[in-house]
Amino acid sequence: MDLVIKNGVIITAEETYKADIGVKNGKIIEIADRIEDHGAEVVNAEGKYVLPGAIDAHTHLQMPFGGTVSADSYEAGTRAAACGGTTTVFDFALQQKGHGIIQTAKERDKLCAPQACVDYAFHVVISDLRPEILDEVESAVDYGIPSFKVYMVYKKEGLMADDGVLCQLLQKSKETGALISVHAENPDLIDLRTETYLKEGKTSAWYHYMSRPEFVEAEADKRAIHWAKSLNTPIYIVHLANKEGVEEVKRARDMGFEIYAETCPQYLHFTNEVYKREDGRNFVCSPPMKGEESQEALWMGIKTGDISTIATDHCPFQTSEKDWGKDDFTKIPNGCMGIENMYPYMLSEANKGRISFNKVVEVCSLNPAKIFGCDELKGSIVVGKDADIVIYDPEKNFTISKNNMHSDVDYTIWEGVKLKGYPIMTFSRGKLVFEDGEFLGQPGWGKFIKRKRKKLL
Ligand code: DUC
Ligand code: ZN
Ligand code: ZN
Repeated sequence: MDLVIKNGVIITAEETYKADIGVKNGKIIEIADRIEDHGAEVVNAEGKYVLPGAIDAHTHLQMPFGGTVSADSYEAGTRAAACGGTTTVFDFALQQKGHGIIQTAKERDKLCAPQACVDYAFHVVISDLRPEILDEVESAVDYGIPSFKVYMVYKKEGLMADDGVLCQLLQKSKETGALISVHAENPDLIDLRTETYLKEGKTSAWYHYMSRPEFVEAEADKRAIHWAKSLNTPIYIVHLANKEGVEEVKRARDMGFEIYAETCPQYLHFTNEVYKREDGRNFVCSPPMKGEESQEALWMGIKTGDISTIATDHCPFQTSEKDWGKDDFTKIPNGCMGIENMYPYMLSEANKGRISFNKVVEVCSLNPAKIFGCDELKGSIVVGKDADIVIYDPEKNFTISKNNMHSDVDYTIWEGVKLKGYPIMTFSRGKLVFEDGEFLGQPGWGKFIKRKRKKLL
């Protein structure tokens, strides 16, 4: 035995109970009422909760976007993840024109592998679908990459997949066991509304929201779900942020379709009111934060199980880059931060009584592991799985500030948000990578996780 975590309250998606945990060679090898340490390192977790590390299934690290590159490198992003109790990160690898799927993942891996402080995987964004790419989906699944994303937006940027592309990929996913994710918003409406506001001289961050309000997102959610239902294939909607979309997901799931929805902490905490603030441009991301009714629907969707996962869409830009859009919202690079805040924020909401701790573990760890095919290793505290473990102090109060975050970004949208309870230790495969506010890990420690999806519904 290398490590024994004693006297803590273990919380998984299904259970809450007191037990000791024994770890050897990075794996959980024993869970029992009492484990003798026999000289192993001992962590006394009396009065603390012991949770599986979170999985952030949606990040954009050092991604070329919006005329620059997102501000957190793989090192900074995964360091911040570790300090927020996230032990696995799924990053998006953008296919360049003419490139293959596995080639795309391997190129990103060259950048990521020497920097990663926690384990990681890639979803490949398909932006150039050709017959060879469709044929390559099966090999990519065999290679351990069974998840792909398409953008239903970003037409002018050359990233958009039209309905034909989406449907071909959905059909292929059915044959291969892959899962297709979609960023769902209506591009034509966004372009039209944006042009109109600019002509009228309406250029503040508020008009970022107004150019893509609730109904613009809802239409694309409904269209994506319509195709998935019609072809009888699974689909995963990333960063769902509007009420009508939640309702459509629920309808489809109630009919027995394998439809998954993800939402993000920023949509659960902030509303579109942030775009009226002086620093409103810092909150500009797509889809934008919505009104209160949508926020309530998202919380309800989590409670009912219609929203399956929480992830961050972590894609931060520095203040100076956000400032490009001071006088024109279309020049603001889209994206917000959250990689270090997801688990602490959700756990704090549980600690304040909004949802159960088990539910937080389900949506932040177990469900992403199952849906994206790494639940043999991740997502719970069970003998045989990786010792990705967070020790959480429910009594520790924490106020989020740029100064106590660990990323490379020079501000945080979460500044001043007060949390009840906070992670005090994070273990990645048994290695202590975070303790009491300090990062203790090392770049290059994180491993690429090969995945295999199973049909769940
Ligand atoms: N939306 C963002 O806000 N940033 C990155 C990509 C995206 O779709
Ligand atoms: Zn997106
Ligand atoms: Zn994203």
